Amino acid sequence: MAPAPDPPVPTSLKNVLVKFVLEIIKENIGNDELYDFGIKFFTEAKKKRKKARESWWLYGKLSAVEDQIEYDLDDDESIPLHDSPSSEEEHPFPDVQNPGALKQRRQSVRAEVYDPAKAQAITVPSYPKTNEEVERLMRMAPKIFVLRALDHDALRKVIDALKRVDVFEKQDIITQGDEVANDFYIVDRGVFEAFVTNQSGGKRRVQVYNNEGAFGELALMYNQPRAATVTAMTDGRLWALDRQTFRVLVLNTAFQKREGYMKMLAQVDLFQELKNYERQKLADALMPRVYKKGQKIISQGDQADGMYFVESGEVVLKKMVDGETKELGRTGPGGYFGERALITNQPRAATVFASGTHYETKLAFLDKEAFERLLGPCIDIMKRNEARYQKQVDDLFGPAHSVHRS
Ligand code: 1OR
Repeated sequence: MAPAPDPPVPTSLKNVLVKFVLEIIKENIGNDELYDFGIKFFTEAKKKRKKARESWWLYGKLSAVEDQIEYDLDDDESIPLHDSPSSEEEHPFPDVQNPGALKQRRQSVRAEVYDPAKAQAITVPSYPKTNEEVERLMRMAPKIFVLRALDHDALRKVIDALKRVDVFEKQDIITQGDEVANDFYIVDRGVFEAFVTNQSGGKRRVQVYNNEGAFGELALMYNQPRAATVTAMTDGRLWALDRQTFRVLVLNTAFQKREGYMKMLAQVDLFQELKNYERQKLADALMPRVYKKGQKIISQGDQADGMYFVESGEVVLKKMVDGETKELGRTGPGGYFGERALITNQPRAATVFASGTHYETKLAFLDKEAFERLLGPCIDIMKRNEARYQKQVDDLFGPAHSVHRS
């Protein structure tokens, strides 16, 4: 008799269990805390997996557009286009899982090549808005991934170009398979659901937008039919951005941003270890922040929500101990700060101001979640800096002052 086949074991089980055991050891978890810790660990792991899948989805999309605008990568590696989404779910774009079909689509997409001269020539529409509407849209923008690359001025232009659309319960905003795709939508209020119907007619809900988020970017990025049907589940309000403005202002800026940050990251010693595609992911995750001379960037004692890279200008780091403030140092282009609190899980150990001769200091901000997801390979190098930092504080304030004192 043939031996019974091994029962199927999920491929990621080993990885997950090893991580779980390592965390238990690292955090010194005892018997009594084991189950509570397990719940916390797996809840966190589930959230991270969801985030990683979403970002995979976006990187896939960005990479496809990359070809379209003939973005020039200076290395042979680029963000993988058909990296498996580590999901057992069926994907609505068969071509993403089938490189052959993908190639076909990429060729057809190439037909509409991005032309910077044409981009300059377009007139961006402008729809009047109240101050309150502009402020609300400004606050919503950082949560919308495709808008994250925009600096203040570009975002202002995009907001001007948004057209208000009031919608009703049960209204289909987008229909799967539509060849004509005119708009990208930002949700102002209302609940919207995206459904994908497969070839055998099965309809599946794939996304819910509950009074926030945005949809309809895919067809505009890929030049492909709409990939899902999006229906209003309640009355609501959307802001629509026309195709041309989306492509010229939003996509073009996303790629210019990537190109600019790739150049900046190439100057950062810390990232010499990273592969080119890892650096690209990092460039996509960075967000521009501009500070006027003298403006405070982070405050000693605050909780950390991310780290910063200096693109241009200069920052000065100051530390206060027992009422006495001393300068720890200055950092210019290619430098970074704010990583220490993320690595050590401590409050900010110093206050940082924009300084130098420049009127403005340009920084790139990396939030905590992206830091943890993307900078794993660099953490050891950062830890070495931690020792150097401790020595500097000892020299300035005397050895009694630990860096962990905020
Ligand atoms: P669009 O221009 O193709 C339909 O118009 C929109 O639905 C689409 O852009 C996205 O903005 C939105 N698969 C396809 N489209 C989706 C999905 C989706 N989610 C939202 N839309 N999936 C969920 C991905 C997290 C399917 C994954 C298996």
